[in-house]
Order: sequence, then C-alpha cells, then structure tokens
Amino acid sequence: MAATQRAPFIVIEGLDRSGKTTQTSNLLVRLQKDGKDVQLIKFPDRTTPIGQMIDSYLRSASELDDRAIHLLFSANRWELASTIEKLLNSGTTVICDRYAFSGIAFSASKVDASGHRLLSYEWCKSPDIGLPKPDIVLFLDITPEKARERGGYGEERYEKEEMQRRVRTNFEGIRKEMMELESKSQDHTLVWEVIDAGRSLEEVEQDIWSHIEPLYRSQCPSLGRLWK
Ligand code: FDM
Repeated sequence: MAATQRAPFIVIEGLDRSGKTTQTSNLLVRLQKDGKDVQLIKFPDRTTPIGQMIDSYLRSASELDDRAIHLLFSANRWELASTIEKLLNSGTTVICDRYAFSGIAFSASKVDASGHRLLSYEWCKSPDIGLPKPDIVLFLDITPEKARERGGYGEERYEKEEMQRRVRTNFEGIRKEMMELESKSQDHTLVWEVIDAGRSLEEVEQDIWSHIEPLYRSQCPSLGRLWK
C-alpha cells in the first residue's frame, strides 16, 4: 500500500474588512468540491477554555496583562498543533484562518499612551517558535481607506483604524523577515503571497485559487517548524 502523502498547510491572514472570512469559507468549499479532504481551523479557537478567555478579552468583557493575553493566543495554537500535524500527515489539507503571524502583528502593534511599543517583535515571536510551518501564507491586504469605504471596523478590541495601520505595517515586516529566512534556508518551503483584497470578491477568489491549485501538483515536503 502506498504511503499517504502529506497534505498542504494553508494559512490565510488578513486585515479587518479584507473579506478573510468569506474567502476562507469559499476556498474550503472549492477544495471540497475538488474532492480534497480539508479542515478549516480558526484562530483564535474560541471554543476551548483558553479560547474562551481570549474571546472575553477581545469583547472587552475582561482585562488581561498584554503579555498574558499574547501567551494565551500562542497557547491556543499549541493546543491544536499536534492535531494539525496529524491531519496533514494523514492527507487532510488544513486551512488556518489566522496563525502565528497575527499573533506577532497584533501584539507588537500595542502602544502606550505616548505611542511607544509595549512588546518587542522578538518577544512576540518567541512562544510560537517550533509550531508547524505552513506551505503558503495568503495575506489579504486592504488599505485603511478601502476598509472605511466598506463600512469601517467592528466592535472588538483591535478594530480601530490606528491599530489596523500598525498591524498592516507589522505584517509587511514579518513577510520580509520570512522571505529573507527562506532565501537563506536550504528548503525554501514557505511561500507568502500578498493578495490585493480591495478588488471584487470574484477577483480575489480567483487570485487565491491561482496560488492554491499548484500546491496539489507536486509532493509536499516533510512538515517544517516555524522559525527553526
Ligand atoms: N489576534 C488573533 C491576536 O491579537 N493574536 C492572535 O494570535 C490571533 C490569532 O484577535 F483582532 C486578534 C486579531 C483579531 C482578533 O480575530 C480576532 P478574528 O479573525 O477577527 O476573529
């Protein structure tokens, strides 16, 4: 009997109002229609006990130290890391709606009253070192102006224009660092695509598909570890 091939690990990251939720579920349906075994995991996963603490914090129903909440977001990924690995190795594609990159981009965007960064980039990165490494990150990018046109931001804690601007800049910094690391590494396994999410739903969906379909044409390498 032939060994099961590892399935692709897809991460979708994006700014508020980028259509991330719609695009993620459309991708899920498209892969299923294509006959793929696929599972969607959303971070934060608000269903676990850790996820419930995160949910309460995001809705401003509770307060937590900035470091404590950052570590909870990371712990919420670690509690699913072995499940993700098992799914991938048994041939099930995993799509994560947000992952460690959101963890850094958001926490490192927090500032005090004088605008000084509260948590350093390196500190934010460290608890996620060693998590399963995705094959592809699709970053759904939208300008704050376009987001405003789409009706502005929602009610949760980080949904403020200034915060979203800093998050956008941080995502770009993370992309650059990832690409530098990849170019130095032996395996070149991670691809990071910036998707212009200011276009129509159909155009964005097509663009996403053009990056996902090729993943199934070749064999996935053995699963890597983030920042290792
Ligand atoms: N968020 C999400 C973080 O601050 N850190 C993380 O590690 C993750 C995964 O939680 F504002 C933030 C990003 C966003 C909020 O995400 C909830 P959704 O996609 O809007 O539910």
